[in-house]
Amino acid sequence: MSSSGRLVIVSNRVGDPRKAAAGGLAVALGDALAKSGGLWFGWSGKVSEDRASGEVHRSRSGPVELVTMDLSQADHDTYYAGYSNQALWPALHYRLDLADFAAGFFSGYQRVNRLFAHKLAAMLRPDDVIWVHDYHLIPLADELRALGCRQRIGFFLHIPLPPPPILAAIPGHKWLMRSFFAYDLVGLQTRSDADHFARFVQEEAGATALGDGGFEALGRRVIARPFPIGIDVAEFQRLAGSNDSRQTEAMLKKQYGHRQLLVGIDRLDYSKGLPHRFRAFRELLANYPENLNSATLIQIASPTRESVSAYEELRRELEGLAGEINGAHGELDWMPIRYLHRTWARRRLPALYRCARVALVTPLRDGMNLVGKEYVAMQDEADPGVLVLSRFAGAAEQMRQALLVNPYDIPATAQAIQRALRMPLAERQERHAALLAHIREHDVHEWSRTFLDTLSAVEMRTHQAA
Ligand code: GDG
Repeated sequence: MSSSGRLVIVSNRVGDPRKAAAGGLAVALGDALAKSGGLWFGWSGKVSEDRASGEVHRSRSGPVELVTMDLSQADHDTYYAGYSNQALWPALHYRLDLADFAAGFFSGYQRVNRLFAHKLAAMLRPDDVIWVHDYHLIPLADELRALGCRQRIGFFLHIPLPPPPILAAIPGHKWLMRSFFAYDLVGLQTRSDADHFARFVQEEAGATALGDGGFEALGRRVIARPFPIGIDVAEFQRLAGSNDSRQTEAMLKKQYGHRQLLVGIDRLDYSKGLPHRFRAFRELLANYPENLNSATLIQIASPTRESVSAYEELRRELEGLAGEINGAHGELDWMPIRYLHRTWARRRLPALYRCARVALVTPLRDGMNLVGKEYVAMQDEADPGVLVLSRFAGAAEQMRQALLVNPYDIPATAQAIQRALRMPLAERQERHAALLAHIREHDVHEWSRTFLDTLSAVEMRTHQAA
């Protein structure tokens, strides 16, 4: 980071960068924070009725200060489970049919953002650089500005930004989009997300385009550009060398050595297209019988947002499909689908990636999707597997050498899986080498460095006081 200021990260959940389970994003943000002796602020993940006292919890992770707050049950239900995950999450993933715009959700969202802003403002120093993450916290900068904060504030949206007609279907969309203008820099995952932003602010907020992603409206200026997120390739490769990973790899090879393994690793979320994936796999078995008694799909579907009913319905649908496919095609010594509704230890994921001939990353819509990148990072360069990737994942803008599919088109997806399973070595190597070079060059460290350098280079805002 070129600026000398302390870095302050704000996100719904705070990760402890020292913990192995933290994942690449927490590690990368932790690295950036460590350089400036920074602070990470967010929800503790706990629901407590004592929150009325507004108590914050402070701890340290090396040079990084972690500050968290509990939420009351009502705030959790409206801000987190409600507006964030039942209104914004589905709407921004193009699923207006699943969105619930209850008024109580909206007021809870505003209330918690205001509360976070009040708590955070009291801890800020004048030269801090603040980086806010994701859809839970879109109005945070506006709330901070209202308290007189003049620091540089950046925002990164990890999920997609849909085209204007979909955004305009969100009640209060004008307020939401206005909130973006309280930031100095808005980062989006892809070029098309950035195009949607540009079109929306010009069509709905009457913004003027200033060039290079700059927009002016309401007397405020913001820069909005794509910053596609990557993974920590080196960290993942280190993980693969761990004892746990090696043991898991040996077990998988013993168990499945004579079969063709396919892998899917996702949160159990409707955006990930899991029922469509299972149907495509069923079609593969039906249309290409040489895969019977051989092709085995290991699908890890880690539990998420279980208090939201759409997730419960999805779980039932998936269990039904897995049972039906296994019942129709399984043998005494072979089951086509191994469906695990559990969270796997991160240190054991590399083994799964390494043993799989094909990875199925087929979301119906995804901001980026890191699983495809992790899969590529873990392949043996001499004998790499093949990535089947949805064209609706943000990653498809970069990973052109994957087999790109439309996950809604089940027969074509089955055909692509068949092609992946039969792909000659030379073609696999060629595709993999290009993908690996890309994810190495554009890793998560490059992503955070580029974002923070751009934020530091933004002209200081003297015009945007409350
Ligand atoms: C959002 C956006 C964007 C999955 N199951 C287990 C597990 N995972 C890990 C994977 C991967 C991560 O979780 C999932 O990353 P994704 O990118 O697929 O997606 P989201 O969680 O939806 O994240 C997304 C991302 O933000 C970053 O900007 O790419 O588009 O939706 O790292 O490996 N990890 C462990 N056990 C599991 O069972 N340990």
